Amino acid sequence: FTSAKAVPDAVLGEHFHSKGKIFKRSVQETRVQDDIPDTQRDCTDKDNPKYPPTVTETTERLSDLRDVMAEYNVSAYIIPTEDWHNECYRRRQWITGFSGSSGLAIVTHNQSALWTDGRYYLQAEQQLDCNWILMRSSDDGTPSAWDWLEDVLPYGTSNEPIIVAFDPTLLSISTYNNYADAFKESKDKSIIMQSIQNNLIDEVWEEPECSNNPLLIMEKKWAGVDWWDKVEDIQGLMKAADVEMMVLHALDDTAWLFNLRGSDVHNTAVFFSYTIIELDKTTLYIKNTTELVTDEIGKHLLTDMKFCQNTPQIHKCLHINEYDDFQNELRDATKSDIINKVWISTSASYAVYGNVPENKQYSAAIPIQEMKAVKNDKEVDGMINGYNQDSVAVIEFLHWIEGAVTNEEIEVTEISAGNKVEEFRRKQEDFVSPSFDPISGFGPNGAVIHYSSTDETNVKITTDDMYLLDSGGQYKCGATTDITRTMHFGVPKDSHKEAYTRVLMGAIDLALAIFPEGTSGSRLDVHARQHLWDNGWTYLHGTGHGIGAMLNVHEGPFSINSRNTESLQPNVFLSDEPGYYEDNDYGVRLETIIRVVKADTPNNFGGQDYYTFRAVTLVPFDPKLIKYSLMSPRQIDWLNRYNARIRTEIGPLVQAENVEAYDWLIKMTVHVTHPDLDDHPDSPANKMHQSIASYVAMFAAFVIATLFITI
Ligand SMILES: *[C@@H]1O[C@H](CO)[C@@H](O)[C@H](O)[C@H]1NC(C)=O
Ligand SMILES: *[C@@H]1O[C@H](CO)[C@@H](O)[C@H](O)[C@H]1NC(C)=O
Ligand SMILES: *[C@@H]1O[C@H](CO)[C@@H](O)[C@H](O)[C@H]1NC(C)=O
Ligand SMILES: [Mn+2]
Repeated sequence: FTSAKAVPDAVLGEHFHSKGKIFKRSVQETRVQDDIPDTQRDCTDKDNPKYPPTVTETTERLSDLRDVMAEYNVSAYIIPTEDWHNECYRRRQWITGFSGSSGLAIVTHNQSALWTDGRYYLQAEQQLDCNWILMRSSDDGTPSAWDWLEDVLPYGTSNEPIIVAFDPTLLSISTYNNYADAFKESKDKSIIMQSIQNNLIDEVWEEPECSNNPLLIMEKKWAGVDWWDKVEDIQGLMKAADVEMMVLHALDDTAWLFNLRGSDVHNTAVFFSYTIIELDKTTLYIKNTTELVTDEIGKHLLTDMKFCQNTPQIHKCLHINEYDDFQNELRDATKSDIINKVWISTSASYAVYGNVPENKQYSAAIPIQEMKAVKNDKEVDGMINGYNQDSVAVIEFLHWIEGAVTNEEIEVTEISAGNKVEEFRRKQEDFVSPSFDPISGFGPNGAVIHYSSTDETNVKITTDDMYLLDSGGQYKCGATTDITRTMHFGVPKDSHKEAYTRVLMGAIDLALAIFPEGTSGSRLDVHARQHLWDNGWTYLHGTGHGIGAMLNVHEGPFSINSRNTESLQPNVFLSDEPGYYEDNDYGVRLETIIRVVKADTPNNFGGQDYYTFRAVTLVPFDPKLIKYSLMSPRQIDWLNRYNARIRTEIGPLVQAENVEAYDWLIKMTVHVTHPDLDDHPDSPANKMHQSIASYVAMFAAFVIATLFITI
């Protein structure tokens, strides 16, 4: 998991919209109890709330917004997490103070509520002031936003309905339908949804500038396929579906299609864009075309128009237009009689749908989502190349921090450690930028799943507690990396080791899973949780997410959680990241990226292929935190094979750069034997086998001797 970045719907949906029945929860009940540590808001005394310095006071902002809402006759205003086209605005963060990547704010005339999932409960308690009700959307009984609105809003009439307003560019059509359908069902309350072009937050705050940065070409040796061949494949799918037009709303769909990358979204290699694919041409909408389309980019995009008259090469016919003209051009183009069906993603905005006549809308997943998740051979090479570079950097960092913290020569803090791991990554040839802001949490901060250390929360890292680092990079060979390791630089408590080992056992069991084709992530999730469940523990986040080839750190449609039903395919890359979090104490998360590969099974029932995983992150786990006696021989065997791969595949790369880090790598990857394994000299089982063997030998000798005597 990653902090402070936009996340695609696939991931947001994880725990987000509780379908639970409405739960009459009073404001009081959602507040935290008396024994609140001073790092969280204390709302027990309404008139005298107590806040840690991490809280943003929002009374004035809310009052300004409510004034504007009154001008528009609006009873409630929806402020969702911005989608990527609006990434730099962060309006929801401004109005609530809550900076997590998943969150939905709703302001009514006298209440304000924020929904977020289990990954963010602690962070929300640390950042929200007492104006805000925290809706814990991973918990049973938490109302959905529409159920809550229905409950708290007064009755309207058919002449003067109660208005729930939203910005049409910020709400996806599927989310809009959830609200609209719910309000339709309770007709007697007369609540309606109304889109308002002007964003109401924009009327009360200082709008930030959204930049647009130069484009980067993803070379064919890493992309594997020319963009026009991808267009041709998609046009083939469009013809098969009897569709004349497809709209790309997601920024990573356009970036992948054109083998281009950007940096308009913080730490994500995408650029502001839309694409319209038709059967005889494709139009790319980007900001500031004259500035962005340099000679080199023009050459890459074949801006030479001659293809547009050439029927056999029509898939190479590309127009480049201004981003700001997209909505109008879409509206005009879809009026045409030759356009009967327009393929649009259900995560596209209400505004995009508004520009396509209803009878022409073909609402379905965009096939690019799957095409880019299943990496081709060149993309696999690029991922492996990037992960090797990343593993070298993280190993150098882990060696460095262990020395720095134990020798106490320099002070290491959560923030300085996060900067240091980026410094090591920058030394790698293909590194471009971090892929998200590091989650660098020491002790209790490690229990905040999407923690982002700030000046107020930053602490020194010492030998006294657990340290968790979740970080990643963008590599121009076509890799987005994401890795978490948890460490202890002193003497861990038994509870730390118990948690670490159970998390590791789950991570290993998932990596070891063998499953037939047609199996989805929802059926594998339990592998990672079983050893935590055995102990009455769990974690409130998914187990694994897809990851891009220098694109998004969270990418659909494949993931490993209790809900995902997409059948896994070879060369899908996923994270394997179980965790355990003891609130206000410590957190453990171990995240390794794994690739789906064909398994070598003795049989293939039904003529099916069987699949398994192969790790692409190659960074040691902390032997000091492992209780080998809890682990099975099969898990230890995996760990030994993993450690051997670190030595042979990453060892030489580290040795070439940093001999001391190499020695550390060797120390961390020593072959281990299970306490109960036969080849363990002290193993009781081994001793018993030895004694049985000697009895057998003695008995045989006796029998043979007796035989000889009798004969
Ligand atoms: C709000 O309602 C009042 C009267 O109910 C009306 O005069 C006014 O035009 C409305 N404002 C907007 C922005 O719809
Ligand atoms: C909000 O206002 C409504 C009237 O519109 C009232 O019934 C309700 O009790 C108020 N809620 C709170 C929490 O003040
Ligand atoms: C295009 O970029 C240039 C230079 O960055 C800037 O001065 C200009 O205002 C931009 N034009 C538009 C339409 O954004
Ligand atoms: Mn992750």
